[in-house]
Amino acid sequence: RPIGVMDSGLGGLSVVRVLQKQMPHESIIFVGDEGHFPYGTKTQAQVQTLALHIGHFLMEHDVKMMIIACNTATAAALTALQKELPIPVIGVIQPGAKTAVAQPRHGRIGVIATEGTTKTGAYVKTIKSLNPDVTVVAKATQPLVSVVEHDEVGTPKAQELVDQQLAEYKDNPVDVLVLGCTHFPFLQKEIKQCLGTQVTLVDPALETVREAHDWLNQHDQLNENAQPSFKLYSTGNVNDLITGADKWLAGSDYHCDHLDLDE
Ligand code: DGN
Repeated sequence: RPIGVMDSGLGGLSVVRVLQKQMPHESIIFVGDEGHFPYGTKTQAQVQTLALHIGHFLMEHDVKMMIIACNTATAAALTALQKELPIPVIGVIQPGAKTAVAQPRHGRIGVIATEGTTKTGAYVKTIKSLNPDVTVVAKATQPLVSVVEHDEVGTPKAQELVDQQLAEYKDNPVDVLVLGCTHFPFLQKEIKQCLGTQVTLVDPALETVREAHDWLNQHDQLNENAQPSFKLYSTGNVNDLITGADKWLAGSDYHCDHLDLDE
């Protein structure tokens, strides 16, 4: 049985690439809800409805686990999906927060995310629950999402926008910066260029996939030598998802189809 993964767009591929590396024999069904992109500016209720639709679609495809490869949808819908689906559902916020406080120097933790995620305060709450003594500086950097979604990574425009959006972390440095939107790991080069190497960047995907691996392993559901299949669905423009997959998942073999998601 495959693992189901969802995002509002290409960002989820930053989780898929880690998944493919750490669990190379697992089949994956990925839904990029590009027809409803971006999630970051929608209400919590809207995002929750969309995430539940995708959860049910994935269940129809007999997935054994669902990974919400989207911070905005994790903040809005993790609890609802966990209640609704009869399989384990894993989000990215708890793993991201856990990784941040596990860094040797983490007195000041920055979190960049979408407007939606930032508004919920989910990262601040989760980080503080793990270590009440840290200072968390959260900032919504919604414009960076589109740079990735519109294939502008590596352009001068991308660097300019990163420099502008992260200016306050340049003026008031943090020890750790959580990439609290799954689109952002694709901008790591630009972010390092802006903030220098003193800041530890946290990509929540690593710990998320480790937790998924551990659960499957403990429940005897890990595939260790099967030939994996990889299926991508876009609710928007299939060609955009193909461009993203070819760019970010170089070398992986996949089928990509359009998906009509009822509202
Ligand atoms: N990639 C998503 C996240 O991690 O929050 C959402 C981005 C968006 O606004 N579409």
